[in-house]
Amino acid sequence: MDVRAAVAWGAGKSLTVETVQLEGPRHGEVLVEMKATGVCHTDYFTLSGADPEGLFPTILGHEGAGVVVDVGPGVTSLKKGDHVIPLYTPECRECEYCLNPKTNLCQAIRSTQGQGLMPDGTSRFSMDGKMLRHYMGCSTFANYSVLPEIALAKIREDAPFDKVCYIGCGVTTGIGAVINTAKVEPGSNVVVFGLGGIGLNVIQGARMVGANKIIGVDLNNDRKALGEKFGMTDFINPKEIDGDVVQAILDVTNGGADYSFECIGNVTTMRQALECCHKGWGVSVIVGVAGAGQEISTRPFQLVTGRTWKGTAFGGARGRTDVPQIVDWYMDGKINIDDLITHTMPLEDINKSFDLMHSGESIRSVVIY
Ligand code: NAD
Ligand code: AHE
Ligand code: ZN
Repeated sequence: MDVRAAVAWGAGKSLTVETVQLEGPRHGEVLVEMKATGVCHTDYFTLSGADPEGLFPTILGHEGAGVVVDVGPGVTSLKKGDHVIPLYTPECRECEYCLNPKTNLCQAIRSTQGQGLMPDGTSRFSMDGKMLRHYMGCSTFANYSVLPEIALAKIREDAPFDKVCYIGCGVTTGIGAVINTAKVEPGSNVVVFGLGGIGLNVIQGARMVGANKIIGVDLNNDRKALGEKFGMTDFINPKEIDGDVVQAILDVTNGGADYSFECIGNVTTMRQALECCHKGWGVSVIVGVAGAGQEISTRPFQLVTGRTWKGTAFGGARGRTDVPQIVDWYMDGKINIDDLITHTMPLEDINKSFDLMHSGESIRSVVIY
């Protein structure tokens, strides 16, 4: 069938909206009509050429919500009409990783997904006979996409697509990093580096679990008011303080953070996030994704003296199980998504979402089909 998609032709090039061809679902696959998609910094990261796994031409996007319109043979858990959220971290419930409670990193289809292909090693997308690659197993920048059954969370039908699409990445990553990965306890002092679409959800998660101080660090002063609305108690703009941001955090927390989260993707702030943690027990979680060739460093003494460095993908969430629950939290008014979706646009204007991200004007842009 012909579908409308924003195609990424190469690193650093603007997306162009095209009519492309999409094959129907094969065994274990599902055809989804996308109703909305958020634009995450990771989409820009891959478009920029910084992603070692970035392959072109491709259809980006991994923060969608839509409706099942067809299922391939062997699909048992979904049917036509079901409302779904695509999962870039699938949940097969059978692989060694899914059976290990220590991780959410289902590996059932990871190798083909990383090559921009469906699990059988082929693509469903093409344009004028030339293959287009899938992206993160989702390709939500198309009004229809084919996904593996294990990469779709079934959600309630009264949830608005243009809001809950954000649960497909940003909301779950931020809140999940607090709850699943760090397991922040009530009364903890928390520091969040980067108050964008992910960091503000970390703040929201920290408030939900009853953190004490929630300190936000960002170069953009416009993030202060929104951070406070979501539970931030202190704001530091590193450009506007005398001296080092690490020392400033040690002072505010009386010795260091219990937990810190790096939500930028910058290896310098990753080091600061580790080193602002409390001696003896502080835990720093890397959420941000750094570009090809980047490496983190610190003095090993930082770890010898009791700090822990860890990372998280999709907030440690098991999507088919956890995403429907997060949708319920939104519908029950327990989490705020609406105030983080600052811009909406049709697919034709999708390049504007990257401009808004870079000018610091948007938190999340959502494309509505
Ligand atoms: P964003 O662009 O919305 O937010 C980034 C924020 O960082 C902005 O507020 C910006 O002002 C701030 N910032 C930039 N440089 C800074 C610096 N040197 N010091 C302080 N603040 C600085 O991005 P996002 O969508 O929130 O994504 C954040 C990061 O998380 C990206 O690297 C993205 O790829 C990554 N990410 C990871 C996962 C995961 O599963 N691990 C999921 C989603 C996104
Ligand atoms: N492909 C890149 C890294 C990209 C990356 O780390 N992606 C995160 C999700 S970011 C969502 O916005 C992730 O889930 N990683 C785990 C995984 O298996 O991809 C690279 O460096 O090669
Ligand atoms: Zn994302």
